[in-house]
Amino acid sequence: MSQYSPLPIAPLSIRFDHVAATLSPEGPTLTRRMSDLEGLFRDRAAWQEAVAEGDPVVYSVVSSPVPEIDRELPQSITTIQPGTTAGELWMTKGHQHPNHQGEIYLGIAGNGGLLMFNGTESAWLDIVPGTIGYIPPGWAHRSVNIGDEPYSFLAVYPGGAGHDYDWVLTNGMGRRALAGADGISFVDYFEG
Ligand code: S6P
Ligand code: ZN
Repeated sequence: MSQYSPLPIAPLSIRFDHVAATLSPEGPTLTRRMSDLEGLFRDRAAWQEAVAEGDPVVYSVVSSPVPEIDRELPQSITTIQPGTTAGELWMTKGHQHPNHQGEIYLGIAGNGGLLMFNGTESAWLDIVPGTIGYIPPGWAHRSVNIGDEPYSFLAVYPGGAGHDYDWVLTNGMGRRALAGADGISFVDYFEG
């Protein structure tokens, strides 16, 4: 007899449409508007203005039906819209996995990047379609759209990993990604 209790989900195939950036069958979908990103942009006044002027959708996350529970391997597709707020490129909130489990991302569409921070060092990976970005244990991670089109990537992560968003509010991400004349430029997270 197995030492494990029966899995709560049966084997299944999931259709991954890399053009539409969808998973089918689909699990929960999350939509993050500008108002959901409080305390994350460097320029709070510009953030407030963007909230007041339409509160745009910054990114969405569609998931497969695999549940976020220990030993499962859920997947999700995140799509970040192109845009900037006071020059800061649109991004995900960013989080740390409380128990420091790793994760992988696969670029699907657009041009983006993966900003990581372990509390001391920060790292940046360019992510384009076909790039696998590896997030080692203990590295908080945030995704950034650095292009003019929506940026989408697939994430595969341990179901028990969890999401600690307060860690980023407290510790920052080491750097911020700004739109520069020749592309992206970085500034220290707590600068200004
Ligand atoms: C989960 C994985 C992604 C993010 C998603 C949104 O571990 O890293 O699915 O949840 O990209 O980012 P955030 O920071 O708002 O959860
Ligand atoms: Zn994660």
